[in-house]
Amino acid sequence: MKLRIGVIGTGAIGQEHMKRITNTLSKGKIVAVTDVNQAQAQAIVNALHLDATVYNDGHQLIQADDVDAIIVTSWGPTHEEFVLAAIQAGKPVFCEKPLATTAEGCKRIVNAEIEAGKLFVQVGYMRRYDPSYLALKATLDQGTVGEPLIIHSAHRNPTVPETYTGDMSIVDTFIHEIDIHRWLLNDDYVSVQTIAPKKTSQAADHLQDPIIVLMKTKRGALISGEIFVNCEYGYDIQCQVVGEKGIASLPEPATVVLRTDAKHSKDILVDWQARFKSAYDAELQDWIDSTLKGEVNGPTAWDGYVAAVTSDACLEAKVSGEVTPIHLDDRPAFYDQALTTVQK
Ligand code: NAI
Ligand code: ISE
Repeated sequence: MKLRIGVIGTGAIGQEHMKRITNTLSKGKIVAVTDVNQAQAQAIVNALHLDATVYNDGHQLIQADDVDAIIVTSWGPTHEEFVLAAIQAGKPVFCEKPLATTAEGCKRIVNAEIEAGKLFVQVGYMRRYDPSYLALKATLDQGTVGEPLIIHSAHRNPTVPETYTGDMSIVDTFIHEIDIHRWLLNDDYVSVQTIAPKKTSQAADHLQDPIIVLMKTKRGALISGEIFVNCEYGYDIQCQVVGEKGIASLPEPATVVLRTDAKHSKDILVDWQARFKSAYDAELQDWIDSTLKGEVNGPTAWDGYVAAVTSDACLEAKVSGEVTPIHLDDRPAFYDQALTTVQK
């Protein structure tokens, strides 16, 4: 049996997901697509030789009888409306980050799910499926380096477009660290401060780059996260956990080690598509498999809510320069039913 999937938003990541479902993964089939750019939606349907209907809007697609489950890959501000509509229609939904652009929006989704009495939502925090992060988490969970005290992390992009705003360094980029660090540590955040070093001459006038974000967790660990989106040299994700008994570092992507021209070298990847390819594949395969079983295995709407509350506090801290508290509601017991990748 194949899961019949409708995709809302056929831009960069929407197309990537459609390609992997069609060409790489199993048990999923794209039967419906929509985009405000209808020509683009039709073009990808043609390019992938899909037998899929192109709908005028996301709500029609959600209601379609032959659509079992929805993927939302449209712009962030549209996510909440489509996720709520999918829950109302009783259809499972995979939503790219952010779940909603405000904490209140995420809370409305959490409440809708609780009211429906069933998990419907998985959020696209794919790093939880990345083999390097999974290996790092297993090491931490085994206690090999003892109680984690500090995380040093870096999220570096070679460059960003002119349209990239200052807030995006948090809500678009650092949001991945917000999710992955609490998952790695089985902990939550209590405060945040941001500090700006000297700005790179490569950044647009409106953009402070790089930035350091300092977050404290409930158990007292400190996270020092560098966001540097004009680093020029490559796409580079770093994470080092300092524990009471040792240091655990995120494995580097496997690339060939060269000895040439009197040099010993290794390539660094240049984009997130290549860096997290296997994570995206594993994430969507798990979504398809668990959806067919009527389950949600991956990051939940609750994780989307926590990320939104935390990123709001990061934005506030960025403006004030002060240590800013992070206030989270208690996690509803309802979310205990999501067992595999969700923080227990
Ligand atoms: P994009 O701009 O390339 O594509 C978005 C598409 O959504 C566009 O084709 C646009 O026309 C369409 N769209 C916008 N409003 C719509 C509506 N109401 N109905 C139907 N279609 C609509 O953007 P991109 O890079 O594909 O990002 C999409 C989402 O995925 C964003 O929320 C982004 O943060 C997230 N994302 C997640 C990544 C990850 O690593 N998990 C990586 C890249 C993006
Ligand atoms: C992009 O939107 C993503 O989500 C990527 O995973 C991230 O690494 C990149 O920095 C963002 O711009």
